Order: sequence, then structure tokens, then C-alpha cells
Amino acid sequence: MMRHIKNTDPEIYSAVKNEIKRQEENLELIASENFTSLAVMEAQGSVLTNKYAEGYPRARWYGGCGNVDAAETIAIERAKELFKAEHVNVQAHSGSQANMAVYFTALKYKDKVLALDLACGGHLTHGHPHNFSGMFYKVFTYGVDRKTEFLDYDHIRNLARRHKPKMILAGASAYPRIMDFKQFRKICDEVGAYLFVDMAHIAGLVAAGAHPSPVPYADFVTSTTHKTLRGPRGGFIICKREFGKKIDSLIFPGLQGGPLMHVIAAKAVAFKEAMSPQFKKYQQQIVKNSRQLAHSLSGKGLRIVSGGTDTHLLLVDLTQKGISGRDASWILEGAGITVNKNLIPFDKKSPAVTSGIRLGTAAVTTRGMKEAQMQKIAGFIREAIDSNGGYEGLEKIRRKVLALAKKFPLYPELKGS
Ligand code: DSN
Repeated sequence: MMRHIKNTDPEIYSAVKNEIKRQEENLELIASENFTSLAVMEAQGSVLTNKYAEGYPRARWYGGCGNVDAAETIAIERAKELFKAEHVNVQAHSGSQANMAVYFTALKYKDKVLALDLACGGHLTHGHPHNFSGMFYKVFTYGVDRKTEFLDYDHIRNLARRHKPKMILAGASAYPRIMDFKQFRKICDEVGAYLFVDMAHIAGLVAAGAHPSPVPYADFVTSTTHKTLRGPRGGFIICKREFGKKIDSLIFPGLQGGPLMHVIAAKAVAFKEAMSPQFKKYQQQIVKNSRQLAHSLSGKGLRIVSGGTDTHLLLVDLTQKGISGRDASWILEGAGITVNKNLIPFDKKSPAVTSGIRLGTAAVTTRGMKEAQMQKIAGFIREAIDSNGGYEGLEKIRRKVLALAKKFPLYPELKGS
């Protein structure tokens, strides 16, 4: 499959080949990652990468856009159908650019925003001081309840009444519980704020009805396409019809130049896949798997933030184990299990060290793993953490991880590439 690159660029060929091997042989538990279908990759690796198409379907700056017009129109229509959306922009190169377009559409410089704190599961683009969102806007944050580690809507309402933000942001990269978007809408209506939901993590769950949709309630919804939604790396925006023109003109010419037409075609393929009954079952299995993983880890003495999960992800608090999230993620990598260190609510450690790790089940579920495998994985995680990074202990777990991974081949078609 890679015979051309093999001949013309052996160094990059070897990086790709080694990455196929890494993905095949490791257990991928990074909550924001997944494995796309070969159909998605074919679209993304197609000749559509050669085409400049500034503008939108039937209103481009360049000639020869008939075929990419067809691809982008299909992507938009499918996303509208999938999420029951009034207006969709599929050109955002990433979640961050999608978010930037919403800020620029809804707000003026220094306007007030209320968003979820990073340590409680928020995201850099939700107002971190080192991100454009924190530099351009006055950001207030809400957190989770200290005891339950769930969102407390009365607390959010009080903050909204006090600060009178122009926009309230819901959505997270590390919140394992269902978010009540109806409650957020009520709070926004009470204080006259826009509701902006970043559903990047849960988009696949939303598409399949495994998490309530924010679309009926929010003025703006952004997402990436590559997490639970299992599409190519990229972003998209959903908004109410009245904001459609402004959002589109902020993406182009406001923030971006030529759209990545090959990625847009791959997004269309992913949206089609997400409409299938198999995708619905897949998303339900993701949630069953993360619940099982949380349950098994908790049974092995590891504390799960908020006591469990309703989604594809869970957070493990390692404080009582006396190991940081950073060290645990290194150790687990040595055992062939890929995770990321993550702040936990009210974390006393820095974001570079952290007291927790974040685990997600979207990628291992794509491989076909179910609850029985989650129980095994929980055992590997506990063993690896207890090994304290000793070479022999980790090697032993690594062999078990490999045996499990081999039972669930990922891309058999790419074997021998
Ligand atoms: N980097 C993504 C995540 O891991 O959640 C968010 O941008």
C-alpha cells in the first residue's frame, strides 16, 4: 500500500511503518484518539489534496471546483442530518480554529466568558491565559462540586448572575459525566448569554444518541471529527441559522485560506459511517467499556474521579498510590498502554506533573474489545503502576498486552505495507 513512499522517501516510510506497528501492538487509551476506517483514510489520502477551493460550494475563487463542491456539499448535508443542525461549516481545520470562529462571531475583545476550569475538565481554548481565548477575553471559570466531582448547576447559575458573561461555554476534554445542556440553556437565558458547546469529545456519542445532544439548546456547537466520531483529524461548526453567514465568513476569509478538501471528503465519509446502526452499537459499547474499566479499576483500589463515568472517558486519581500522572503515564507506556497524564479536580500538582491519568475506551472498542477485555486491561494497569517502573515487571505486562492486542487486529489490510 505504501510502495511509492517506500522508494522515494525511506525515512518517512519507516516512520509510518513503525507507527502502524505501534498502533497494532499497543493498547490505545488516550481518550481523544481513535482509529479511522480505511475508507476515511482513502478519502484523506486522495487527489483532493491538490485542489485550491477558497470560498464555499458554488461560490469559489478558483475554477475547477465542481468535484470538491460535490464533496463539501455532501459533508455539510450529512452533518446537518446527523446532528439535526440548522447550519454547518465543515472547513475548520481543527477544533481550536472552530472555537476561534465562534469567539470572533459572538464576542468583542474583552467581553466576558464563563467556562469550565481546566483542572475540572476544561480545555485550553476555553479561556486558558496562554491561549487566544484567555488573552482576548475576560474569562471566569466554574468547577465541579468538591465532594461529588459533578457539575453543580446552582453554582454555575450563581456565577453567571454575578459576572453576567456574554457567553457561557459548556463542553470538556476531561469531564466523565453527562452534561445537562438544557440547564445551561436556562442559565444563559436568565443572564442573556450565548450558549457555546464544544462537543469534541462526545460527538460520536451524541451522533449515536448515547449522550444528549447540545444542538437543540446551543447557539454554537463545535467539534473535532477524530475523537469518538472516528473521522479524519479536523473540526466543524454547527450554529443556528442566524449566525451561519458570520461563522462562514470568519472561517474563510477570517481565519483560514484554502480548505483542506481531502479532509472535508474524509469528514463526509465519517459522517456517513456515523449514520449506520453499527456505529450506534459501537458508541453504546464504548460507554459500557468505560463503565467496566472504571468499575474494575476501582475494584483494584484505584480512585475514579466522580466515582465512575457516563461517557467514553474516566479519570484516575493516583494521589493515594503516591505516584504522579506523569510518572504513571511513562510506566504504562513501558507496558504498551498509552494514556495521558491529566489534572484532576482541585489538583495540587502542576499540569506538567498532575495527580491523575485520563483513560478512554473509543480506540480499543474500535478494535472490537468488550467488557471482558476491560477487566484484563484494568489488571494490567494496576500491575504496571505497582511495578514502579521496574524493567522485568513491565516486560511481563508488555507481553500480555501484546497477546491481547494481537487477538484484536487493527489494520490487517496494511500488513506487509
Ligand atoms: N488534545 C485533545 C484532548 O486530548 O482532549 C483536546 O484538544
